[in-house]
Amino acid sequence: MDSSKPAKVVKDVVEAAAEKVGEALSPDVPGAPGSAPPPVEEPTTPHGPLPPRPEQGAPETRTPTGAKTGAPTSANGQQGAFLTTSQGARLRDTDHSLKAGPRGPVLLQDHHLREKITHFDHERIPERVVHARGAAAHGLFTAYGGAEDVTRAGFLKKGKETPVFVRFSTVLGSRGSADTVRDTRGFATKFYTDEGTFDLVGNNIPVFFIQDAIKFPDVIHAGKPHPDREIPQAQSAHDTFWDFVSLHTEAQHHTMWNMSDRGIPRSFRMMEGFGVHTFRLINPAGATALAKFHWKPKLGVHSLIWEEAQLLGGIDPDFHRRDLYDAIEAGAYPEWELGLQVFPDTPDETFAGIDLLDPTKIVPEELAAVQPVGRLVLNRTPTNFFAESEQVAFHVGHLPPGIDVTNDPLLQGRLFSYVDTQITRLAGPNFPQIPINRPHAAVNDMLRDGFHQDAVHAGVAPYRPNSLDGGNPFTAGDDDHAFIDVPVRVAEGPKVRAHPASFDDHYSQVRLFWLSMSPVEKEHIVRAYTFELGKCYHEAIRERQLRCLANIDPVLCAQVATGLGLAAPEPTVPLADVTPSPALSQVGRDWPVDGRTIGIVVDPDGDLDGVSQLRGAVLAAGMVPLLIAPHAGMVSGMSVQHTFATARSVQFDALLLAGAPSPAPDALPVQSATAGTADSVDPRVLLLVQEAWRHAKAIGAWGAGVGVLERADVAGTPGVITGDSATGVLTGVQRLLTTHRVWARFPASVS
Ligand code: HDE
Repeated sequence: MDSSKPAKVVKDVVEAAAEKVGEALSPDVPGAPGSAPPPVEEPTTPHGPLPPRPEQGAPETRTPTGAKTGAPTSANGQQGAFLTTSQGARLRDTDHSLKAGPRGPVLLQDHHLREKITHFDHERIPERVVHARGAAAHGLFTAYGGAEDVTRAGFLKKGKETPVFVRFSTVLGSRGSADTVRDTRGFATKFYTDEGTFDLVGNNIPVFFIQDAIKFPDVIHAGKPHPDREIPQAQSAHDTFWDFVSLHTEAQHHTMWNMSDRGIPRSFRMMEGFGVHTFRLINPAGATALAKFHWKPKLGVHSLIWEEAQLLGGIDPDFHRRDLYDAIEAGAYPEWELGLQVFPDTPDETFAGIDLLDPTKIVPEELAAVQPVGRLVLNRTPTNFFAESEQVAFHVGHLPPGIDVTNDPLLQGRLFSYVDTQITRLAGPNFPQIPINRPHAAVNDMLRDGFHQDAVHAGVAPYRPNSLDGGNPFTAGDDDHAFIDVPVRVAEGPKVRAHPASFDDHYSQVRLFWLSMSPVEKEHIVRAYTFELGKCYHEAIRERQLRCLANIDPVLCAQVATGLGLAAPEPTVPLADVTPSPALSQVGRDWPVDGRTIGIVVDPDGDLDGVSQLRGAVLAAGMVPLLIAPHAGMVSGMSVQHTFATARSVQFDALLLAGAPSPAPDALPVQSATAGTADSVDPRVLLLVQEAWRHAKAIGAWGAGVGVLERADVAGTPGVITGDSATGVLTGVQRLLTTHRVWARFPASVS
């Protein structure tokens, strides 16, 4: 169509396409890209951009100074039906450079070619120096009330709703690394409050490797790939990491959490979050309290098995971000409660003998309960990854009135680092004006100019005092929601590079954590240390770390030493006498199963009615049914999500067998010793079952599927359910899923 074609035709085409958005992308099953199913033939009729997908959200349209514009959130995206230059001139051709004749050469005057290539050349920005790999979502925070006694922060007043943007991340890996590596996860929340943005930049682990920010480059340099060969990527299983943590023993507590199942979460949706530091709160009457922030996931805290994590690194390196986006698309909105541990603001800033300024220490929940103050629901995926997840800029100094910092030396250093890093990463000081970073509170600063200035500031007097702009802007008082720097007493003392004596205890809480674990969790910790230290080349480093483990627990130390073929050393400090904290264990409770993925192995010659009923029952239970069939496409009117060639058990929380499919044409005969016999089953189905069993997952079968369990040698073992009907089997499997795994399948050897 040429540019003279009536606008109405273009509009009709857009509207027709818009009607298809969300429709039949792949019914009930999340993940298909695009916002309408594509035709096989290349479209040739011009029409405007398709609307975003229904589950996508975007930053609210605000001016650079925080005012609502009322424009649709898609306003920043593509416009119109025709390809244009960056200046809006319509283009006839974008596939051929402008040449002197069809065989060239290319002419320097081709400004379209130059614009296209030049922009492409500059598409990349520096990745975050830490937390480079992450994924984010939009959501809403609703306050329960109850926090008003301790803080005047308006977003915590009962019933108040605040839009949020949350970014989850790993710490060590590059942007393109795998999601399921063993690492700490970032859990950074931007609350767009009416009183200014509040960034709660936390982790899924409540303690940190270091007590003073000045050590941050050291721990990160040690954890990052070796500077000579740049290996290994995104992992701590290497000499420099263990060299550092075994010498710098305040890192032992965080290291133990990383070696525990917390280091390999099943899902972002199944992680706790922690502000780590102690913050100072101030209430409307001016009274202060100390507090720690906690996020409690509705689905409970759950983890991968180490082997699953490794397989996923190859099979689905995007496992966590896919899980986050798919859950939102499927309507299984991830949910957390925000909780506060509140402590009296005493001059020594301790609670129950624990130094609240030491970020290597927790306060066990049994000593100070976590009081829920609100609920976070993530309900929209980003529309554009770069614009939102990549350009979001957090800063621990983004605080609303009512929340202030403490003298935790780690937090103090962070107050410097976050703005500093954005200036390089986002090319200048105006990163708060990038759409995802725009506050929802009115901005009336006197910061001017600089790279990428988006605001057109009026006025002539960006200084104070002034009379030319009528004295604007004025400073605010308490009644005007001014931020409060709590006037705490600053201790008088010599200028020193030193830490308080209370920071010297590096082992008692590591022991507390270890002793709080269930046997199976302890076993995983032993295996993790043994694996990581086993990957170190230098025995001296292994020996040195064993000395640290000896100061934590003799059983732990002996088990790891055995795996390393070394002698277990004696402790060099007395073992701490600690009371375990049951709240630290992930095992032993029941949790909702929303958004869990159920792999259903389908035999096109098997019980397809049963499969159809089962799909309905899985969806009705808020879970996601994923059909695994010999071939892609449809089986009996149901769409297939995985084939035997693409599926691995690690992609599912539970496996159901709706038949005993014989080897598909693409099965390699060498994979099965019984290939060709009358009762042979596709070898990849047997692998699925055996792997799911090894990872302690619930397995169910009915009808001919039961025979597969027998062939795989798992029939009659714990967590393997058989029955007459598909839905009956599902009920049993669903019950098992509430405890995440079938722990009874592998009685732990460490106690
Ligand atoms: Fe960070 N950290 N950090 N950190 N951090 C960054 O900021 C830093 C620390 C955390 O999704 C950087 O924008 C220092 C503790 C998260 O965008 C950087 C110190 C905790 C994220 C930085 C710490 C965190 C970051 C890199 C020692 C948990 C990702 C890019 C004093 C409470 C946020 C950026 C996102 C990111 C510095 C320690 C959490 C360089 C100097 C403790 C979740 O500014």
